[in-house]
Amino acid sequence: MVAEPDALLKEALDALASADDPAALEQWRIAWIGTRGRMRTVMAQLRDVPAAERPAVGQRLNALRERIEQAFADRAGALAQEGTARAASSGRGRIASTIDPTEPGIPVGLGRRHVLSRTIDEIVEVFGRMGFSVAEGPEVEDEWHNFTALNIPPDHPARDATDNFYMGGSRLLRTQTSTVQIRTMERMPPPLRIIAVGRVYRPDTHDATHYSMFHQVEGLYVDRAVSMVDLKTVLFQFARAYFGPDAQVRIRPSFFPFTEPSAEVDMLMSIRGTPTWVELGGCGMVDPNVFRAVGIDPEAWTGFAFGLGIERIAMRRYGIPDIRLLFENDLRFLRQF
Ligand code: FA5
Repeated sequence: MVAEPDALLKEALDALASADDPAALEQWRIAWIGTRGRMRTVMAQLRDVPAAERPAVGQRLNALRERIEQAFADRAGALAQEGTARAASSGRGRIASTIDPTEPGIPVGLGRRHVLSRTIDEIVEVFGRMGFSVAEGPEVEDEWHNFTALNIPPDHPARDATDNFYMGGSRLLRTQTSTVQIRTMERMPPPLRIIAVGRVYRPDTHDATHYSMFHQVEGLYVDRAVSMVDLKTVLFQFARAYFGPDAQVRIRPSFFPFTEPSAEVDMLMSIRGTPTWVELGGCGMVDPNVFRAVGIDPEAWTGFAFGLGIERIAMRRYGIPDIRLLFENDLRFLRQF
């Protein structure tokens, strides 16, 4: 049996008349014309009406629903007007809400670029002035680009499972940006003058100068008759342009499978107040085996390469004593830059 429309209408209007603030009006709306309200239940009862009577009953119920919805709209309009009038009489002009435009604003904290991102931009800029363009490569690498093409033989300890983040198969997170040297030489013929900047990953124990994820900037210069003098010149020019005329850089003989001869680049920095030579990166002349792996004739071309740790550069530049500060996201630290 369908509810009696007149009785329903009266009940709805009585309840509506006693809703005298926005919260009560909303409660009424939910109870009567909301998606689970009384009117929805009443309309659903149409299903039980015999087919012959359904059109007539349906018309009456639709009229009832329209009447109730109209009553709601009228009541909502009346309440809004009352609110405006109340606000006006309390001296707040025509603004009916609780907003006080004279109150001081809440300061919005402005973000800034992370000190590492700024360092990367600055490095790209300095090398850009020396004619180096930016090359890119993936962080998930294969053994060919991370080791084999870089003249690192299959039994070399650098490939050890404890020194790398292997990801199954021959995939691993790259341990050095030297992978981008290979990718660039595979793609483009010499002469080449590029830098590659990005994240590298090693399972190193965290301490003041080591982290398991860090950034490197790789440089590669391939041309006719490039020499070690060109390499030293570029590194010293970078140090001076970036750290100022007093920059202290030290180059000492070392070994990397992909360069011959190889050297270590150190710079002087303060660690907990004590001046210390910190290893900034490695460099050397591109090994002929690397040229052969990428199909470049080592008799016709020579080149140099270097790879520097960007965290160490930022630490030197900004006097940051501990690499871990760069990754803790402590705003008291980050706001200083
Ligand atoms: C290399 O990664 C070579 N690919 C560099 C290179 C490129 C040599 C081209 C020759 C030619 P090495 O493992 O020394 O070399 O790392 C380079 C620099 O990365 C280090 O000197 C240091 O500044 C930084 N570095 C290395 N390990 C870490 C670490 N765990 N945390 C922070 N920085 C690191």
